[in-house]
Amino acid sequence: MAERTFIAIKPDGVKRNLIGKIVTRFEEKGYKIIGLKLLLPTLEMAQKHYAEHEGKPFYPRLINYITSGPIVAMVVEGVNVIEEARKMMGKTKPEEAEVGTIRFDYALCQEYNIIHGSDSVASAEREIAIYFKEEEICANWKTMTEMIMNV
Ligand code: D4T
Repeated sequence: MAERTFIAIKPDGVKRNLIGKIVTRFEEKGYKIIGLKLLLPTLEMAQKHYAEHEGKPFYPRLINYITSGPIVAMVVEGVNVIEEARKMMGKTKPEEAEVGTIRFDYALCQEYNIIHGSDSVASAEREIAIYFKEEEICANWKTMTEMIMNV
């Protein structure tokens, strides 16, 4: 069954001009992008997003970093997309990420690791609601493959 996940190209990804390359990976994999925008996260958005890390030593720097410049926020739809997108991204620490993953290929360190992807259905729903209004999600269209196959 198709799922939705929240993907963000973090400020370092935007600042390094990697938007196109990263969006392309999700398009080429065959996922459907149903939400996409560039935005500067507010402090409130960042605090909500990373609420689970509040109080940890890296939290202040994490909040600073995520509000330091625009992110590209995406809602991506597809079968098993939550888990598969995490595989495409690679582990949080780029040095532990598999060769060919986004973080292995582009990220310099754990703190600046280019991309975020939800880790569960509940996180995806929560994170999508932080960054998108319902009317900003365009779910009612067919990919060329869906059109041709009339599904
Ligand atoms: P995000 O949520 O950004 O996709 O990252 P992950 O899901 O892969 O990893 P996470 O929640 O454990 O960490 C969130 C964010 O905090 C940074 N971080 C994390 C850090 O700077 N130092 C640390 O020790 C940890 C654990 C990196 C990602």
